[in-house]
Amino acid sequence: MRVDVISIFPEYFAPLDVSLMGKARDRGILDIHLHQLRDWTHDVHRTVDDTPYGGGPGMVMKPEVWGEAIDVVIAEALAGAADAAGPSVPGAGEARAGLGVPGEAGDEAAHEGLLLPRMIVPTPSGRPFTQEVALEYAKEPWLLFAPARYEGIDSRVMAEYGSRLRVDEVSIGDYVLAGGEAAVLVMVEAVGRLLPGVLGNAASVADDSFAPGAMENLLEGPVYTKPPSWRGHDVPEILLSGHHGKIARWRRDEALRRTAAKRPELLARLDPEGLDKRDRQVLDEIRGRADTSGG
Ligand code: JD8
Repeated sequence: MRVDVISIFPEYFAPLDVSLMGKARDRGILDIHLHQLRDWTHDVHRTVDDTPYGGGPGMVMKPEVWGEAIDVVIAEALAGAADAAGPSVPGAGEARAGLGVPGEAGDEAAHEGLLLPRMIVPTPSGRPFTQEVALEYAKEPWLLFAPARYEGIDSRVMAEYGSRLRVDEVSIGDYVLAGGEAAVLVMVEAVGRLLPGVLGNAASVADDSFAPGAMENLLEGPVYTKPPSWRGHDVPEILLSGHHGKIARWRRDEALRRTAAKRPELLARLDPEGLDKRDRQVLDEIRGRADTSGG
């Protein structure tokens, strides 16, 4: 996957060199390109903001700077992908309609067949970013993030690119950040770990809370490692028993109990078809009911 990020703080994304995302980049699974928005200004002060029409507090990011930046980033990426595909390819240098032209052997950064990116603009007024959205983005070959500062980007930028590519205004949660960069870090990590080959263990994605599957809408239960007793706190005996079936059942009980305690609203989202008799018994116990016979 290719990821472009245009920001006045490209240095904010240094954490993407580290750990799982750093490895994904080293392996060529995640190809991140950072761009300084101010490189597309034309004045000596490299101005990216101006006063809001209609008055009000703060400043708004200028549309011309964002427009030039987005146009050039897309054009250069397409030119690069065409170069990587080789000069013999008909239509190289244009936006080819996803023909899947093979790149040079071993060239992981070729991104053959790039058409146009999906553009993601973090904003507190956006569509909620969920695991479902992360899974959707993980299928895309190319994402372009446009994190703003100040009061946000002149709305005509989203209108313009909304008619040229898919633009999502997205929020990572109901709290107020100072800008979109932290939201981009969150989204790149959530999407990046879902890319094929990034996690060694395929089970870890299937077992995620919120991901489709048995753990959908359930919080993870507690985890333990050695020693079996630490400062008077013992690891639950069942986990030391070696009874894999009983351990799986205990873990699911704990997940149900923890979800009820910390995120009771998630219980309403549980698929009744995905609940077995024991699940219903645990939920009944949580609700303080004695009856465990009925549905
Ligand atoms: C982008 C500027 C700050 C936004 C005045 C102070 C996402 N879940 C989220 N919370 N906050 C953001 C977010 C905040 C941003 C920008 C994302 C750009 N700000 C502004 C408008 C009102 N504040 C976010 N995703």
